Amino acid sequence: MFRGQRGPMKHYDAELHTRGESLYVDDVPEPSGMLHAVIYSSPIAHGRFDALQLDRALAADGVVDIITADDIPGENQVGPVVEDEPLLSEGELNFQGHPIAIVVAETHEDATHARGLIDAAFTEKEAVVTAREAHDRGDILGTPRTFAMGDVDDAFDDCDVVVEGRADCAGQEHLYLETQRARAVPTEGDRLRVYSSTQSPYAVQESAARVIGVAEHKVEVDVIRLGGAFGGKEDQATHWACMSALASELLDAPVQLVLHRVDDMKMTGKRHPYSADYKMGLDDDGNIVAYEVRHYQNAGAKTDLSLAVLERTLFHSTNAYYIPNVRAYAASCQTNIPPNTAFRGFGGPQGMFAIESALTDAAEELGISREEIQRNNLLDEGQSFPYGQRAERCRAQKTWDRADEAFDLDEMRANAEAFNEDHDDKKKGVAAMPVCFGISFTGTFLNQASALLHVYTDGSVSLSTGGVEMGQGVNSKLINIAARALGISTDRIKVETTNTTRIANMSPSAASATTDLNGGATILAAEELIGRFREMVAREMGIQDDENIEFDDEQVLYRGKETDWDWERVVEQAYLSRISLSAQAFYATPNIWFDKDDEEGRPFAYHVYGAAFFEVTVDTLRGTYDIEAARLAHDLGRTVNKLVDIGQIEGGLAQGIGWMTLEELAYGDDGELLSSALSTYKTPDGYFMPDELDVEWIEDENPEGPYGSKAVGEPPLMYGIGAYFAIRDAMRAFDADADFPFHAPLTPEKVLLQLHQSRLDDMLEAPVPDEESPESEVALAGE
Ligand code: LUZ
Ligand code: MOS
Repeated sequence: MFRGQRGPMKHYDAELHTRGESLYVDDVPEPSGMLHAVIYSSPIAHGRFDALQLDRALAADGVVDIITADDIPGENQVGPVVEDEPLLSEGELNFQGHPIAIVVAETHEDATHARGLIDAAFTEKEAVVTAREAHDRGDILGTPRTFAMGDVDDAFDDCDVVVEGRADCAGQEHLYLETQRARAVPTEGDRLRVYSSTQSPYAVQESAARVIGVAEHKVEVDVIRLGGAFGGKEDQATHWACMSALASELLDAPVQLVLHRVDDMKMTGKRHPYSADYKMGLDDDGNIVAYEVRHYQNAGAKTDLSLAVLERTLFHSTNAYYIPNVRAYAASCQTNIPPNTAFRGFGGPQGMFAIESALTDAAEELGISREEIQRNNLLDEGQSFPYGQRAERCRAQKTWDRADEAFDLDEMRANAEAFNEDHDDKKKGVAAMPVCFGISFTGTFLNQASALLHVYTDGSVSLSTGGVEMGQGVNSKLINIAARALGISTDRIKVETTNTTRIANMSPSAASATTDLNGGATILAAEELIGRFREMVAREMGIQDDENIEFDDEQVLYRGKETDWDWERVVEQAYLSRISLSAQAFYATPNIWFDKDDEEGRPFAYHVYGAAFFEVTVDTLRGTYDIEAARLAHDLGRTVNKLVDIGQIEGGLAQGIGWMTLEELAYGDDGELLSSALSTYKTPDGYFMPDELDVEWIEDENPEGPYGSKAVGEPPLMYGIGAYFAIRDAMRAFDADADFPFHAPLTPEKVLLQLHQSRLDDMLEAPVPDEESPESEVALAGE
């Protein structure tokens, strides 16, 4: 049965956003007496502080208190997985920006001014900032993991071609528009309400209760919406919420903490930089026979979510390819930069960058195109991933072939070649990027959600779930799902704030799974209500076969025909008959498991597939480039809101391209983040994005998702990797032999230096002209 939807598919926040009426944490009117907090943090990357001098700051205008680790009534611990993360440092400092004290004042300006008056004695130790250096020293978090399949060592012996090399990809700043922030308000007794910009309200509740030393039920966390998150608030919103809660509890006053952009960039973790060593073996026909990779993850100073991110790198180390012999090793390396954390893709993109680098190397060695190797080795139905799961309803080849039919990769290649014949100052490049991304939290227990539905007697509906709206449109999709499940108009449905009192123990909104999990729970809650209504209507109508009653388009149908019952009458009658108009339901993704001892299982409910083709032009004199086209075929399932899904695809693509091309995080040798503002950190804008962005859909039913839909949040980010290889392809057209390292991001500066490296080297090696010699003056003057 198809239940129609009345009302348009749209992003239901669009009108509020456009009018500037959407509420974020600090838009809610201030409670009286609200105080403001600012964080004093470590100026050194590694060492200790002693003799903290607070007197001058405490005496400054407007200052109410300065809170340090000694003041914490509960436990000084916020590590989400491993307990290695004090909320405030007790002396040891592991990164620049490591929080030491909370300055609380009447205004944000007063607090910021007072922070500048704090001093301490610092003892510095050597800082380690790269993963490989940390790995060599044995500074490893958790235990390195290895996924293996087949027999790589034997397989390499039989290969016709074996390539070995190194691939490095950098981190990425989340750059959510709304910086980290929270507001805590005491209610009564030792109870608190915390408004937090978090993807994980329950993590905030849990940690705040622990830090303050109260039971979890004393802390209520409420989230209206986030101005972006991208993983940066999956776990790392907790700290700031705990700090405002702590200050609020100690001072018995509302306290708000809003990070300044520079503080946010310096104090919070980012996407993990990775360095990888790869070895790939192929036969003469371009079949990948064996792949070995060692991933070194730069975890930063604390464990945070790094071990889960590391695991996802392994899950995606072979991307959308079937390779019979694989050994993938990954180690999480502890360094002195802020703890790196979840970021859209969650380690997957780094795993894919390494294999895409390896197969590019192999293509050059074999003298065939990258896309030939890619297409040759795409996963097929039933083939196994290196972690035991088999590809089911595999669409790796289908999405590629759909993209090829629509956009003709050979023709793109031929056009580029023709152009390159005629041009030296500009070169065109082409690259394809297939993507296969697993959907489900890899921590199986996290794949659970609940929903609470209330129907009021006027027929309007209130829906609460654990889904956090962060701009991604989950509320819109939940409205579409609830409308369909109840057979009513979307206009009747309101999605409530995400609140720990209405929904307990919720998982973070993450892993692309928010709609699947919370939508799954919403359907179950709606079915519970509909079941009650169906029984009631059957009784009222005096019929036995209530299975023939349906709710569709605001009407009650019996044997497919309209009755004189509509939604409002049903609701009214249910109320009068004392039938509950509320339902709560719980959803847990079925049929997923993973055994970490064997490194095998079925961790994902399903995979999302797709393929993107890129066309770029590189200015070989300047190193600048233009990404002209991204043409892709994406595996969407039966979407419940296509506009929202398109938004996710375009946004993910932009973020992926940015990571691979422009966005460059610069750290000093002392661990200082040098790119700590938007003047020094460049992200893509509308002009930078491809002029031509074409999307083809594969809309096959997905039995594992709500109403046949598929998760969409993270997979499109990885298409962006194709932009890197398209630029590199253009560079190859300019210079077939130069050594171009696999080192992302491929900024225009790097393109320029790499294209002209040999000339630069020649110039640097040339004898220095004799200053006295008139000839050299002439030469210089003639430049
Ligand atoms: N978060 C998490 C994630 O805790 N586990 C995951 O598997 C995951 N995957 C993607 C993004 N966030
Ligand atoms: Mo995420 S990286 O799905 O918070």
